[in-house]
Amino acid sequence: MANPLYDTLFGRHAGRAAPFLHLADGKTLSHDAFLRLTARYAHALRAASLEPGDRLAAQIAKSPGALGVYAACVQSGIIFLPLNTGYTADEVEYFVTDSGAKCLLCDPARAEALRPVADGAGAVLLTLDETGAGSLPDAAAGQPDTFETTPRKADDLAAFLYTSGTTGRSKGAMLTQGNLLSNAEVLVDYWRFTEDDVLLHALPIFHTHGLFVATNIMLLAGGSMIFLPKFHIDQVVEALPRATAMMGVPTFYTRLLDDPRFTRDLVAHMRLFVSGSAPLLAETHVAFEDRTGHRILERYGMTETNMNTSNPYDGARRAGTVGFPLPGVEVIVTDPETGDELPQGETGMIEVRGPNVFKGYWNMPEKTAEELRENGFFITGDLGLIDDQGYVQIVGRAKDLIISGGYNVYPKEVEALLDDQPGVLESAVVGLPHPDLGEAVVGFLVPQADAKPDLDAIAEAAAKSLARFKHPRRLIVLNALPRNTMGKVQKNVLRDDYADLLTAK
Ligand code: MCA
Ligand code: AMP
Repeated sequence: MANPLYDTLFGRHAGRAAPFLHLADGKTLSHDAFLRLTARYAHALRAASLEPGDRLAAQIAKSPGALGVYAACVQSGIIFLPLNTGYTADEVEYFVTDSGAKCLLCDPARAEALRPVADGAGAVLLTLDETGAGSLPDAAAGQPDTFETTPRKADDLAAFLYTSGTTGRSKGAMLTQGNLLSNAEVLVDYWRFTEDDVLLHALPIFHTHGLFVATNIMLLAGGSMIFLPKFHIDQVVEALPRATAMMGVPTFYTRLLDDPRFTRDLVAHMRLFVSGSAPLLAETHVAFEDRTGHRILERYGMTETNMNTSNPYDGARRAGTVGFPLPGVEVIVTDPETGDELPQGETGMIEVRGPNVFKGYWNMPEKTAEELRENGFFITGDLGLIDDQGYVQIVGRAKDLIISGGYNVYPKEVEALLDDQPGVLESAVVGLPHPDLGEAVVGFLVPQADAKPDLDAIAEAAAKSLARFKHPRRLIVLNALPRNTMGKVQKNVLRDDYADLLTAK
């Protein structure tokens, strides 16, 4: 095949008048119209001197055009690098510079703030907004609506997704065409998606979940998506009767359960609810079934691997587990110290191997070697076990990571900022239970002798450099951080002592 990912997900829909996207304003975009848009964008990107293998960093609102950019990159061999729309200019600068992006695509409203970033990195700055306006669509207007697809091999890179590191620096996970395609093929089959499906899509499209799981599946199945700009409870409740399936993070499901309009009748026709990106509490699973009669299907994945395991479509979807290894994916549990495989039932490090596992971290051979073994197993940083029926259970994380509403926050990055603030001697950042977000970020500060850190000024400094979801929801001043005899900060003590901080009514 000339370009496996493009041909399989996109190209074969050429000429199909069937709907691809149902938009919030009531309009519909057909598969064919989408592909014609894609082709025009691909021409415009070539005209902007982007060649196969170049990186395009995109910080753009969720819209049909944004998906068009993804498709145009796949069709023209450009590596797509989507960025969280919440990232500050400082954060974007790191990704653009580190990836060596040839183009930075942003919202026109952000162009002024991001121009120095693009100029500094020698990248072309293009714009696109959620209505489909901007310099990219201007350049695409009048371009042909077919584009000669650039040949690619399964092993060629299709996307970079940055994932933060426990040591602070974000790492660019290099995903190949084969990684994305193999996972989409397995999931369509495992979750029984067909062209009759209508997926309610309320996730962001700059992460694996919304882009490579939800969107790639629907493209491969040939179905359509109710494409909402974000998870807005009124829009979701209104759209559910027209959908057959929904994918979400646990916060989507707890928010739905909090709404009296979310009834058994509203979702009687649905065939599937999928949850992932963060642990789904067993109580949410149970409350959801009581309310709707549906058992949420929980699965487990990562940026570096796409999806690894899933509860079954038929058969028991067990609360508190992430199900079985997907076909073609091997999961083992190893001793975190020795790396030796542990007997069934014992808790250790989850490792995965399969066609879904990424190629490595961009320009970070040492990091790659630390996490991706020569035998192909990727060390996930998640702790878990495989029970006597083969279900994988995640019981904790060896990596210092907070998952807030499905977004990952690496404490190190926030601690580095807090430590730099006037009057702060040291800090520790932890995730504490939060009723809406699962976990939320809390910062603990120890002042320098006789200093009184200005908490408002610290919050302002965080707002300048870090995306909103990384901001500590609370800053607590302590005389000292709890430490063990080795001098290591005991974050578990902070988590235990302050467990009720954000949940207390
Ligand atoms: C928004 N805010 C957040 C979050 N989202 N703060 C912490 N954590 C968050 N996740 C900020 C907002 O900027 C706002 O700031 C304030 O919190 C309240 O916003 P709210 O309106 O409640 O939030 P929202 O806009 O409704 O968003 C919540 C959300 C959203 C719907 C849960 O975060 C979301 O769509 N999350 C999904 C993330 C996702 O797709 N993850 C997949 C990663 P202010 O107070 O200043 O107004 S892929 C992955 O993990 C792997 C591969 C996998 O397995 O899938
Ligand atoms: P990311 O780096 O954004 O790809 O996040 C991946 C991490 O999310 C995994 O390593 C897990 O810690 C977590 N995760 C994803 N799905 C689940 C799940 N169903 N249950 C628990 N944790 C999950």
